[in-house]
Amino acid sequence: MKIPSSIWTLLIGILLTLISLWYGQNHGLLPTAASEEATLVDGLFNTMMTISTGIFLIVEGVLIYCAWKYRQRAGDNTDGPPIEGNVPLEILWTAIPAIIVLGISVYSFDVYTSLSGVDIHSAHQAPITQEAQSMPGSAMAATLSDSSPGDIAQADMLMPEQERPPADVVINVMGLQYAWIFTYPESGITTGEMHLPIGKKVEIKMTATDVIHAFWVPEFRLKQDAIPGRESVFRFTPKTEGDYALICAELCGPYHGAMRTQVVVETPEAFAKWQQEQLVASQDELNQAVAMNPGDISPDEFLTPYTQQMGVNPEVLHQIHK
Ligand SMILES: [Cu+2]
Repeated sequence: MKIPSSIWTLLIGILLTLISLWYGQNHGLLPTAASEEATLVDGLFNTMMTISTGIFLIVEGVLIYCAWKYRQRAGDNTDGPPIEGNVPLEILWTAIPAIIVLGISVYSFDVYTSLSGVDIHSAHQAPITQEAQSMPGSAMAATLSDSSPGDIAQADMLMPEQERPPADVVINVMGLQYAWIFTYPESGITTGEMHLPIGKKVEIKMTATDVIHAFWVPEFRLKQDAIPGRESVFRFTPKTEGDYALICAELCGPYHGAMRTQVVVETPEAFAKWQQEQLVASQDELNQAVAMNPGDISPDEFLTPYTQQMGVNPEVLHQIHK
């Protein structure tokens, strides 16, 4: 029994769809998804992967099939029939990619707006600060903004501050050649390594001191520019415990490649403990600084507590000092 070609086409179509759908979910190309928002980006990526797998298999399949089917046979030196153009076919192969591209763009736009409550309409009005006018890099930043100068620096990508619910953790991020500095305004901690509690909404308020840098944590599927004189605000919720690399993703100078640090996602308890340790450490530093600058106490008074430890008679010390 000869199977008609339409049945073959249908069977091959079903097989290609199944393979594409499977591969779109099992390509294993993405790193761990460590934030809740990562799921959105991965959904988009997997959809594109499914479509591209299907297109790849169709194109390569037809190519290999035709090369084999219409190969030159021994002793046959004739040419094939001359075919010029096929309007319905051309309309079809223009329409299909157009629909696919349109669909992906609508989907990606939807993901973009869902990420950290981005408000596309206000993004154009991101103002720059007055002090920023005199900063290095302000010329670059100014071209990005069409608002009048002198406005108060405000959330760049988000809806206005008063309209969004408060985040659980706010972190001020400063990018500079060639490091990241994180300040936790609630506790006053300043550090070079970012610690985040699992499951808490994190709000990043970011700027740069010199040139444009970019905050990139592949596991969070987040990449955002840090621009001198402007505040970029974005939000995410870390969901998977682990150490991740924060990488500068904007060529910012000769040591750009070394501009990376660690992001530690930990349990809220571990996060609280880390905060305590940071506070104690900075308190110790402060105490030392005070001790090094005794101010209005005399050197004798300052040194006396140490004399016992050193086995020196305070009287002797007094003599030496004189
Ligand atoms: Cu950089």
